[in-house]
Amino acid sequence: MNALSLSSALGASLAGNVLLLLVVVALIGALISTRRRLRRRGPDLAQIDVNHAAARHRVADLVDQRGVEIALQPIIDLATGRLVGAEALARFPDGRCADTWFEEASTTGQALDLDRLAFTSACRASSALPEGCYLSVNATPELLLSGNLVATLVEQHVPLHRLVIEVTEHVKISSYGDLKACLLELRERGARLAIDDTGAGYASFNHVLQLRPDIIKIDRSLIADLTEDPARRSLVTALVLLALDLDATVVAEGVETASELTTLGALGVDYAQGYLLARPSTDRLRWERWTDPDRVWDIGQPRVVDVDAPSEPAHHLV
Ligand code: G
Ligand code: MN
Repeated sequence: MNALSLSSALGASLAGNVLLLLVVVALIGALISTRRRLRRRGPDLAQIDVNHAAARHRVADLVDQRGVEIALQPIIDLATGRLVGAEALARFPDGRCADTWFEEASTTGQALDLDRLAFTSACRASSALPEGCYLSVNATPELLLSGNLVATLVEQHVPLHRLVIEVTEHVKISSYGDLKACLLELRERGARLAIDDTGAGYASFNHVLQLRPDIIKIDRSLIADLTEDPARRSLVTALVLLALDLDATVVAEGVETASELTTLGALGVDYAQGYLLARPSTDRLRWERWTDPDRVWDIGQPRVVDVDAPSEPAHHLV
């Protein structure tokens, strides 16, 4: 996207409107997010073991012995249809979802242990990606603040220049000073910062304003129904404009339909990730197919296509 021409075309008077839109984004996002969490957490909460001793033992066993599996999910450039990176997601052995494990671990005081296990396991997946692609890993502010991350990453030979750290909003941060300092150390060594789930609550906007990320990841709650809903399109546009000001890249997460993808491209969103393009997978053979340098994803809009690349079907629910 041409930042200069877009900025000048829009003019300074738009800044006020953009600000207003962002406030609306925050309000609607918080509402959607609360409803979504209530819906999502209901059955998950029922799966949390009320026997703390058993739960504590299970998390300790995971951390000390079994470890977690890592699934990758591709992130695709909407201008070229090429792979630009992948998010690494922890997958747990008993089939319960990650949220349930993390909530259970927080009831037994082991949240940080589990955070650290998931983070370090995710970072190891960087070796599965080619040099030009980045690996995106989730990190809670608590983990970032717990110290020693740089040392751990250096020890594990994680290429920091290809690492994107996704910060999300599990708890409200009262003071950003320490978090900024921890992130600065990582960023000075080449790691980039993404704010995850942007638009899903008040805190994500505070994160964006305070931490000035390199990447803004738009929450799925703003992507679903995007094509039919002009208000959601305005909100996405507001985030694209905000990213222009911050010199950040915009990634849409949770893209499930071709029309969402086309709309996102038309709105100036840079990259996309979601079931439409590929579901997260732990299968290394799939990772190899995804990282084939000739592979071009069908993103359903004009793009630069490598004429020698094999054509791909429209949907990639692999
Ligand atoms: O908050 P975060 O972006 O880290 O969440 C990633 C989660 O979203 C993963 O558990 C992943 O399986 C899920 N996910 C990935 N793509 C999609 C999608 O297209 N739709 C939905 N509903 N969930 C998705
Ligand atoms: Mn994420």
